[in-house]
Amino acid sequence: MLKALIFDVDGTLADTEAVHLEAFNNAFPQVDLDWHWSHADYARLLEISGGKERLRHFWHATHPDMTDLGGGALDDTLNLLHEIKTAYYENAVNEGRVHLRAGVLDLINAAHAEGLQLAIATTTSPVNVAGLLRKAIGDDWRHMFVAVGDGSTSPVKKPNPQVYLQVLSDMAVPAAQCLAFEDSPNGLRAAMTAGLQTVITPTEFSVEPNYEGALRVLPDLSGITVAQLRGWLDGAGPLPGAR
Ligand code: XBP
Ligand code: MG
Repeated sequence: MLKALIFDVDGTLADTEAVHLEAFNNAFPQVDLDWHWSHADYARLLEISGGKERLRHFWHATHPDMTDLGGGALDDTLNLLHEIKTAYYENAVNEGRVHLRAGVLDLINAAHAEGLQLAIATTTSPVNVAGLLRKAIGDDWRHMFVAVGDGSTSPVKKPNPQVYLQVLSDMAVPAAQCLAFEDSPNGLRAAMTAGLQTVITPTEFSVEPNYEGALRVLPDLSGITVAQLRGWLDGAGPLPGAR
């Protein structure tokens, strides 16, 4: 029996990664780094969830001997870089440059009208979630969601299931009665490890993705109804180990 829908943000609610990439590339020169990530570089780097974790991974992979920058410790530089990147991204969202993907708002509204619980489970920063949903749903967007898990509430990033376990616990609904919506293999692994059947909508950044175990892989959510979701979940049954 379907009781709740849990949505990932980046790639799933909205095609955000091109704007995240632009934000990273704009931040680099501001801390005197001559880095530039191409679309192909970034698609590979998305294997590392979380912007700060992605920066740290790149730094270690490409500059293993570099421990500081202009006298600033590595952590300080990464924090500053990520702050600048987040401000740039937030500004782009506020300017209306990021939109919900096809079918997302219709499904959210339909599920809410039918009394399903809604939740967010993302690795991104809370300001990014608020900016996107305020623009798309309105100032009272938070009332639509029973639980919001993000990079601040669940710091261990996907594929670790921490953020999904957090929102399941906040909603007090068993995983077997929920569906997750994801775009990435890391997100799918996180959701499945938390016992969630998962619907995947890939993006242009999904490179040779492995979606084994997904309930459905769809181009997007347009035309998808709550009745269809119920049918898919009832037909598949709970994942092994789901509570
Ligand atoms: C995707 C991510 C995010 C964004 C960058 O998150 O990995 O890190 O790329 O956001 P999800 P931050 O799909 O789980 O929403 O820089 O704020 O981490
Ligand atoms: Mg995602």
